[in-house]
Amino acid sequence: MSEQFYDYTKEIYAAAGVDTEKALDELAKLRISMHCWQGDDVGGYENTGALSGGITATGNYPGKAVTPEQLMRDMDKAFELIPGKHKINLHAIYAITDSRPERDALEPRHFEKWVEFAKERGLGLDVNPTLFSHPYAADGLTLSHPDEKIRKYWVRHCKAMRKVGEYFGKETGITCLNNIWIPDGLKDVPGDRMGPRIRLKESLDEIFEDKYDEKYLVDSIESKLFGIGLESYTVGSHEFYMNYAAKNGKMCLLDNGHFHPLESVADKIPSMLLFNEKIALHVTRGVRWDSDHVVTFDDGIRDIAKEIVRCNALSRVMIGLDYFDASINRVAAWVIGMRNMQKALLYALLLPHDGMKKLQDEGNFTKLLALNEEFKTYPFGAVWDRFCERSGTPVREEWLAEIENYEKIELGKR
Ligand code: RNT
Ligand code: ZN
Repeated sequence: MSEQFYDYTKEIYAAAGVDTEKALDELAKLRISMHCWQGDDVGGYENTGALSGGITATGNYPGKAVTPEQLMRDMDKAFELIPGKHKINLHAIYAITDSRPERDALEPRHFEKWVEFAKERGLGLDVNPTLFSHPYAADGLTLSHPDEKIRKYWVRHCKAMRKVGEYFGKETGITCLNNIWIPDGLKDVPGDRMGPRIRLKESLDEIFEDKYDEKYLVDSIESKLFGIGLESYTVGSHEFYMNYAAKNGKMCLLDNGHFHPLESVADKIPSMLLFNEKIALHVTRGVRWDSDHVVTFDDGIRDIAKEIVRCNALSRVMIGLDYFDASINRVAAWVIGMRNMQKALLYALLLPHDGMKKLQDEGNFTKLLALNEEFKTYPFGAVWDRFCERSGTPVREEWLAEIENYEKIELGKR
């Protein structure tokens, strides 16, 4: 049945000038970075207490992974239900150690277990220094802190994590992305907007003094508009990082939750690609604010995917997910978001972009709008099902039964 459904769909797309086989091949090559922190509400293994830095995970769903072994088991379950081979995005607080070193003393060996895990499964690894949930980040300032002792501590931490990233790249054979995000900001009207930015610039210069082969490690810097309790001023704003990245050959990371809700992150992609070899993304879903809801198959994500594909930039955009919902089954949250990101990319790969560009250039806006709308109800689902089948993963909502079973045999027992 599904064979016939796909064959018929293939013909429908072919008649519109779209090659479904080519789209399937392209999609199979793409690695998305799955964020480890959805598995335990950004907890990590330091046990320093509450999540800080103006971000928050709400909900109390049972079965949270509290040990590395549990988190790894949960990831295995998720990857079973997600087509393709991907990457895991780790934060420094997920180091697996007995000695619990300070963050500025972390070394590659503290991440050995993750490397082993990734290598056994053919996965890549990305890395993030963790500049929150720590006594030195308690006042909301890290790399821009006026106290040199604190600022230097965080500089050392970022340097240490870049070394870990290089190790990830070397061991897995897949380039590691090191992304720096800091919470730095102020709750109320600042007395000085320049000073903290001067210090942040200085810190980044120091961090990036260490040179690594880009085959193993690349760096991105992530901007933000505001955080909870840090509403009035964000040191690492978009303008700050966009300029820093351009001048220093670093990548900008755009998190689509980090802009005004009416601002289109999709629209930024072509401009960024025009002036940068590569960019990185944190794909999330903000509901009214940067709430980090699970990524759904909505207009926002489809528009982002469309721009990547239209710009022929699948190899120039490093895509990672970034959300944390503690109110639903956390493994399902991974599966839903990852599959939706892939769906969005497939949807974009199945649009007749050349034809649409031509219509725009010819000024045929009636046909452009009409086609855009008609393609929304093309039998896209049949191609997606075929992709799942070919990858040996459950088709449509079949994956949910696996999750329900996993809840019985594993999550429910925690
Ligand atoms: C916070 C940023 C940042 C974090 C992760 C945990 O607003 O989006 O990327 O979500 O590093
Ligand atoms: Zn982010």
